[in-house]
Amino acid sequence: MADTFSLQRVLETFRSSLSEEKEVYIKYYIAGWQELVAFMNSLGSVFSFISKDVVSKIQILENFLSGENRSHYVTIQSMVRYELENDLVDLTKRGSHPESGCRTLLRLHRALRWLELFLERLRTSSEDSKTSVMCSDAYNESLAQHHPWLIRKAVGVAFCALPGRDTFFDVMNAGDQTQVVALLGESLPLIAEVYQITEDLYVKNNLLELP
Ligand code: 1PX
Repeated sequence: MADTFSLQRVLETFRSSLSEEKEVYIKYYIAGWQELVAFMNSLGSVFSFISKDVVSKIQILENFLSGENRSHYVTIQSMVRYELENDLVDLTKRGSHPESGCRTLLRLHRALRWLELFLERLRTSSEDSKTSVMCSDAYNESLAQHHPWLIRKAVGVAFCALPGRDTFFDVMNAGDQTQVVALLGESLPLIAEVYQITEDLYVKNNLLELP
């Protein structure tokens, strides 16, 4: 991973995460998140409580990827199959498997929906649109429904520290605003596809409310 964020690289990692059979490679999925964490870190320390949480979730998944059962953690599909068949998931309340791959990835999956909604707002925004409003609208429509009051308040404070739209476009490192908008138009269907494939898998296995 390079030091500077680039939207292009995020796009490439999410593109690499889809197999020909439309399975999702966990390795690239978390690489995409690592890029996003680097971006968030560049925005300042107000966001560190958010990036710490993402980093710890990436770490849990990386441990599975390099652990003795790694052959079962190649795709999200194989992970779900393996963990369910072997009773490795706490399904209704937290118990002996508080950090299963399935529940950990679910948290990132919900956040991916936030990302999709936010980037779509950014793509279609006008010059006077506020990033804080776009971010919090996207948040209220997605992740906020899964967060307790205290976290929602802390997130609200962090949103106020977001840089403006122009800076946002700059740090994406993908050329001028027209080019960024074009790249967003290219990235969003990919992110949406990865999201939808995961969502369908979780619905089919009744995993959307894992504690
Ligand atoms: C191209 C520009 C895009 C900007 C990239 C920014 C990436 C943002 C990544 C946010 C990922 C948040 C993951 C949250 C996972 C989560 O829901 N965790 C909670 C539940 O976990 P648990 O293990 O307890 O069940 C946990 O409680 C969360 C704590 C921290 C708060 C997370 C707030 C997420 C707000 C999302 C908006 C981020 C705004 C960044 C601005 C660029």
